[in-house]
Amino acid sequence: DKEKKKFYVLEMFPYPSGNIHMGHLRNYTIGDVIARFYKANKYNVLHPMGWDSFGMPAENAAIENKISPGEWTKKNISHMKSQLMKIGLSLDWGREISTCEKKYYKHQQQIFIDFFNKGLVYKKDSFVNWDPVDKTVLANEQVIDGKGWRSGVTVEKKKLSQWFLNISKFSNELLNDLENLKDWPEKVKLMQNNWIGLSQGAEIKFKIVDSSSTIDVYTTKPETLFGASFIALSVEHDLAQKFKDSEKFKSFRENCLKLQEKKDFVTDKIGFNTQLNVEHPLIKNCKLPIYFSNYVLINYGNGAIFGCPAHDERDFEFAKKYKLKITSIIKNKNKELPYCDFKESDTLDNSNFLNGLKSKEAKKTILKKIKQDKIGFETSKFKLKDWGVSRQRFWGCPIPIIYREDGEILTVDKNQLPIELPADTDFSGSGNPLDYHPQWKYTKCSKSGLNAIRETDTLDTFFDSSWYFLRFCSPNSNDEPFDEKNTSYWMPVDHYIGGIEHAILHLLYSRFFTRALRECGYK
Ligand code: ANZ
Repeated sequence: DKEKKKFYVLEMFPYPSGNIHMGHLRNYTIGDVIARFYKANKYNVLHPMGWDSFGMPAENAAIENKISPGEWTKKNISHMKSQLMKIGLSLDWGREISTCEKKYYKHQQQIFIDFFNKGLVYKKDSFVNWDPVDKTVLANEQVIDGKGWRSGVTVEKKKLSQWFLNISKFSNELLNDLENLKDWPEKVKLMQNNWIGLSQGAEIKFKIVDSSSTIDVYTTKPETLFGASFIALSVEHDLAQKFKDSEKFKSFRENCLKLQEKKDFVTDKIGFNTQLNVEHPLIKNCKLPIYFSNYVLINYGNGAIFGCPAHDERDFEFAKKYKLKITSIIKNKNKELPYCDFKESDTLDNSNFLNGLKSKEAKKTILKKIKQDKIGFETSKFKLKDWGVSRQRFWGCPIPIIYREDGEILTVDKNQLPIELPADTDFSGSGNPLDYHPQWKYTKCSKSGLNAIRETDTLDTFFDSSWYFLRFCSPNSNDEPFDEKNTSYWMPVDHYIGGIEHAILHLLYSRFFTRALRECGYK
């Protein structure tokens, strides 16, 4: 079958840092061997190479050596290309692409606009991971053990208005489709599985005493409800609005955010007593105090929990510190242990109609009860969050958005693409040079003639590397990012070679892109 006799072997493309090093050589030799093997077996082989050429080092070089990022990058590419050629790798240089060239990023800007029109990219205010060395925002995937993936320094929390890709829209699909990736390494699939992080649980409403409002908590152990002794909220929970003028709360909040940055909230838990209470939804006349605490995170579940100190270590430490009630709900519990995990084999106690049931049964029973009483429902949550793609940097793909003076946020017209970076840029100031360039950001709306300002944030370079494998199939396509005839012939990539450090980052983002592009009508 002639159709089947194709083989697409792809290596993760390099950042043009200056020199080919042994890591590149090792990686690219593998691809070379595979490509030659399939060629020798009469396959039609695609083995391309390109450059992931936007990004910070070029900008830092510009600041240090007074050379433009574009020139610096071009010089590096030409040197590294000559090195790769000397090695004699069987690469198809006729398909070379470079993400910082306008003939690449013009299409990327079109893709951004398509995503925008489909609601797959949106802007919101949020606390972001701020890398104080690189002076930019990082996505969750780019924070490793609390540190920036590139700089290695501890990231801080900062509130900014940012562009986000709606990756969580595809949580279910991204998780379920892992099953279809038969040839992917198990390890990579497991890492993606954990990152997407499906958890099964319930949302339960707690009515605030003397108020019509409720607090909706997320729990994976609804059967422990009779052991609840307090409510804990993230300082970013809506209820914090009530305390926005309290100096005491404000300093507590600062403290929490600082502790969350440092990641040592596991040992050091702090609480702010709101003096408010909720009613226990199943125990008459039982009130539980509401606290804010640093160990409840805003970006998981509802940012609100009920604390069950006898069976959750974090809740236990908190309850001990603030002298809250600790009620065991496990029968024959070893009295020596202050708290213990709740296991499948445990039988419930101190839990009214759940008494005597094993945990699995108890869970079923309480889920039925909360549904009947309309105090909650069974639900699932994903850990995966939307991907923040705004970067406060110069050397990246400009985001094709304008802010009109009347407050409208609009995409740029297609016929104005590409929005290019200015050539005459001063790198001596601090912050984003696009922001303080004297003319670049000032423009007019082509429809209304009103004044407008361009978006000065640029795209995360992981955006660039989320679709390059499609571009390689038709690298010179001028009207479209890639053409259907060629992608349907060459895709999928038959063999992909790269480092395990991209198991979540790059490989999850590209899986999102193929789904988002499909949604926009690309084939
Ligand atoms: C009551 C309970 C009792 C819980 C118990 C655990 C043990 P996983 O399994 O990782 O998904 N939780 C929910 N939202 C949270 C947040 N935003 N920040 C911190 N903790 C949060 O974790 C789910 C459990 O973590 C939930 O179940 C909730 O505490 C807590 F014996 O509810 B549990």
